[in-house]
Formats: sequence, structure tokens, C-alpha cells
Amino acid sequence: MKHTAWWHSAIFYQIYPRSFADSNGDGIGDILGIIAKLDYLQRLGITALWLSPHYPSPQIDVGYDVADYYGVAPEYGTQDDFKRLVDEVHQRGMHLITDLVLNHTSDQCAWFIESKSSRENPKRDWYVWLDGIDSQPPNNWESQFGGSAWEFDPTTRQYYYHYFLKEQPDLNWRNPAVKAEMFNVVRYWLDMGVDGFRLDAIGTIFEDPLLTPHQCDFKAVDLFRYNLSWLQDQNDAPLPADAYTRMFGHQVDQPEVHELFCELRAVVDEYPDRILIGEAFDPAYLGDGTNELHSVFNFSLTREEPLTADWVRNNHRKITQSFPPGVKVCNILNHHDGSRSFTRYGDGVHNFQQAQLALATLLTLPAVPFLYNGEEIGMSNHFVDSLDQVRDYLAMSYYQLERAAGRPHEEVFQDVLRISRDRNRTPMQWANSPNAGFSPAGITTWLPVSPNYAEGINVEEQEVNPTSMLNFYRQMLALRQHTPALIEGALIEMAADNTHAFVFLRQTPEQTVLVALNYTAQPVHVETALKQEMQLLFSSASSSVASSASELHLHPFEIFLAVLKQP
Ligand code: ISL
Ligand code: CA
Repeated sequence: MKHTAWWHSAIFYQIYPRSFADSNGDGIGDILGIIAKLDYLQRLGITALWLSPHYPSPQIDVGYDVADYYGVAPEYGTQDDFKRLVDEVHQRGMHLITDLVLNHTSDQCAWFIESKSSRENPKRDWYVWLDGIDSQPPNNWESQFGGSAWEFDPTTRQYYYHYFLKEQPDLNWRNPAVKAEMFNVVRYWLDMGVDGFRLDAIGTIFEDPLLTPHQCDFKAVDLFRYNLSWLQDQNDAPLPADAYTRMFGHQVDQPEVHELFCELRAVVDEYPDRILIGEAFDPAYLGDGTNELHSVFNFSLTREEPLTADWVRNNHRKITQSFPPGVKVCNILNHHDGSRSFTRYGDGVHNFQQAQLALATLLTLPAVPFLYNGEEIGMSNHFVDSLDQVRDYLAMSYYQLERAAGRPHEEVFQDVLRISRDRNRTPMQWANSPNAGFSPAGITTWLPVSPNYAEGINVEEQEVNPTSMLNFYRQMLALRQHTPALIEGALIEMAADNTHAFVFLRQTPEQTVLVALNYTAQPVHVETALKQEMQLLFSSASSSVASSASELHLHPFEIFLAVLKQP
């Protein structure tokens, strides 16, 4: 019998631990909180979890600044709590992958504190230290979060390199001791039973050893400015498509990463059924399909504007052409870095239906779907009220740069709200009660709770409402898991030039499913040339008028699935 890897048929759910469930009422989510919600997740149809960083951290980048790779953040719980989480997940037949931040540590990590202590310290070379040139940084490289990528250390009078915040110094992966230590970390968590890792920012691990300066007439902060004005429709002078490459090209995607992935894969393969999923969209990271990463994220499916049939179809074609056959890419529309899709894909009138379509898209394409906590109840972006509530230092970095450039507070703060990833990281809304049931009444949660929990955007009320987003998610997840063609079937396009609806078959030797997704507010008529009879699996329209497989009459925003009878 063919052995199908567990993750090929998985539905993943990202838990952002700080915002998921607070068991001890301190305003911060924690591991016991997660354990208490595992039954909820299982009933939702989730089969695997991705946990954002759970390590001790000063939380300058909400855990993506790791201070101790062998520990558990005390505000999240203990090692025993974490072990219990792994056990409880496994007892339910689910899997758990954790986040592994390889590129950088926190500046509070013992390794960096040692490295920084003197030029002679044995760990000096664990990070990227260089002399300045005429009291200037070693070159003009910038941090992706704005400003120079080099920070001067007055004690040892050298600069260290940081691709992200200055509190996130980059490790020197050309030092074998760094690699050995990190592989220890990997074995440590695999020994504890985690089923694999989501590899953070893996394109950034190596930099150009020649330190070639970039040739740009703009700064990293201009990329933020540009994106903001584009979001507000103020700018259609397109940013050159290669702007990010021109800015950061020498700081990312160096060829040595492939050798490293081969070694990392060998470590992970010492254990049965463990996986590596790279936070990157590059088929090259998969090696020959067996020797580097197991999968990467299909970030190019995500977009700022509502999904369209052409967008999804073209993305599917692109994936088919650029990824080796048989590879399972990971599809994702929501995560902790991006604006929530309920807001992003909504036209302001049909957001609910557009969110349902987005889920149907994720669950019917040939890929491994990843969901993000809160999307199952239709959580939307929520802005903080004032600067002191901002927790995302990326946004604060932008704020400081813009203020230093002389722009007024009020104006820059409006930009900060749009940039700040806080908008999509607010606490999970469990109930229509104070603090949305995330924390007890009267507690100040680490980020403000969105007030729309009182308008039905909460788990408790949606549980008992048959037409809620939650029950739609539950129904669609179950449908996918009970329909083998949606998991393993090949995708065959139908009506390939229809600009309103994406219509396709998912087909295995045993089963053929017809999927039709109408991304528009108009009814659509589609002819498919299919001769078979069909049996309805699901329609989001109250009275589906699709009469036969050869002629589909789709309602506005309809999601339609049917099994074709074998001729
Ligand atoms: O969040 C982004 C910009 O808004 C992304 O470009 C992000 O910086 C990039 O995808 C890498 O993200 C990962 O590493 C970062 C961390 O801040 C992100 O939360 C994490 O997903 C540094 O560890
Ligand atoms: Ca807590």
C-alpha cells in the first residue's frame, strides 16, 4: 500500500500563542489555554497545528526574537506544559509543528551577550561583526524593517548585522559551531515529539560574503511608503517589480542555503514522519523533492484585493509550472504578518460571502491548506487607538524613521495603523463577554480586543448559529476530509477562459469532483462540455439552479461542488 505522508491530507491551523487563549487571566495567551481548546479545534476539523514561537523572549518581535532555544516562555507555561501539549495533540490524532527561527536570535540570547562581550570571546564569530569604514557602517545594506542593517556596539567598536530589528542580530551560519548548536536545538524538540518545523525567514540565512553594496536610489522605508500610498489608491506609478531585489538582493537567497537544507533534512530524517516547511516561496528550496525542505508556502496566492477567478487560476498554473510534479505546496491566505483576509478580500458589502469563497478556494485547490486563528469566525483587522498600544516594533521602526524625517505625528500614526501587524494579531474572540472571553473582565489584554465580539464575531454564539462562519468552516473542512479527490486528485481546468468563475475537476481514478467558484456579485452561466450526471456535494446558494454538469448556472459568489457519476 502506498504510504501517504500525514501532512499531505492535513488541514493546518496557526496558533499565535500570545493571542489564542489566556488560562490564568494575565492578559496573555498560554499553553494551558491552547490545551483547553484542542477539543474545539478537533471538532472544527483541524488536523495539525503550527505554533508561532513559544520560546523565552523579550517579545520585541512577539517571540521571533528568541532568547533561549531550549526553553518555554514563562508567561506561556513550563516545559511540562509544553510536553503535555504535544501529548494531548497526539492523543487526538493531530500533529504539531513549531516555529524555528534560524536566521537571528534575540539580542538578549546568552549567545549574543557573550558574543558582544569582547572581540576575543569564543562566541564572537557566532554573529556577523565587522569594522566600520570611516566611522560609517560596513556598507549601505538596510534592514527589511527600515534603517541601516548595521548596529554599532560602542564597547567593542564594531558593527553587527541584523536583517530585521536591531534587537534581532543575525547568526553567522558560516561558523560550524552555530550549525552544530542549532542542529542540537532541532533534535531537542524532535525528541520531545514535535512533528516538524515552520522555518522562519529562511531566505535570509546567508548574505553575500563580498558585502556588495546595493545600487538603489531609494531606502527600505520608501518601500513601506509606496505600499501605503498604493493601498490608499494614491499611487499608481508602479514600484519597479524588482525593487525588493534591488534593495535586498545581496542579503537574501545565497546558494549556500541548499547545502544547509540538505544537512538539516538529514537531521530531521533521523526521526520518522517529521517535516520542514519553509517560510518562502521558492521551489528551489525543495531540492530534488527528497533532500531539502518538504514544502514551502504559496505566498503568491495571497493578494491585497478581492480574489478573482483569473487570479486563482493563474496562480494554480504558475504553481503547476514551477513546482516539481507531486510536490504539495502549502496554501495560506491568513497569517500573523498579513492583514486579515476578511477585511482584505471584502468589498465592504459581500465580505461574508467573499470570506467563504476564500476558504473554498483554499480547500479545493491541490495544496495543503493553512488557516490562522480567528479566521474561522470571520475576525477582521482591528486598529489600536494610540501609539502606546502599538506592540509591533516594525511599525514603531517606521514611525521613528518618519518622525525623524519631519513628518507630523498624526499623519505618521495613521500610516502606523495600516502597517502595524497588531491589526491582525488581536486576541481570539471566544464569547460575547468582557474581553471576548479571552481574558477575564477587567484585565488589560496584551493587545486590545476588537469590540466586534459583541456583534456576533465570537465562538460561543457562532457555535449555536447554523448559518455562522464557524459552522460554515466546520462543514467545509469535513467535506474536504471526506472527499478524497479534493485531497489527492489532479486538477483539470474547465471553461478555462471564464473570467467570473473558476471551474475545475479534481480527479482520482476512483472519484471525480466538479468545483465551481463564482468570484463575482453577478450570476454566471458556464458551459463545461461534461456529459456525466452529477450528485450535489455542496452549494452555498440556498436554491442551487445548477441543472447539469454541462451547464452550470451559478449564483453570485456561489461555491458549488458535485461528484460526477462514473459513466
Ligand atoms: O512581516 C513582514 C512585512 O510586513 C514580512 O515581510 C516578514 O518580515 C517576512 O515574511 C519574515 O517574517 C518572519 O520573520 C520576521 C518576523 O517579524 C515575522 O513575524 C516572521 O513571520 C523576523 O523573525
Ligand atoms: Ca496567560
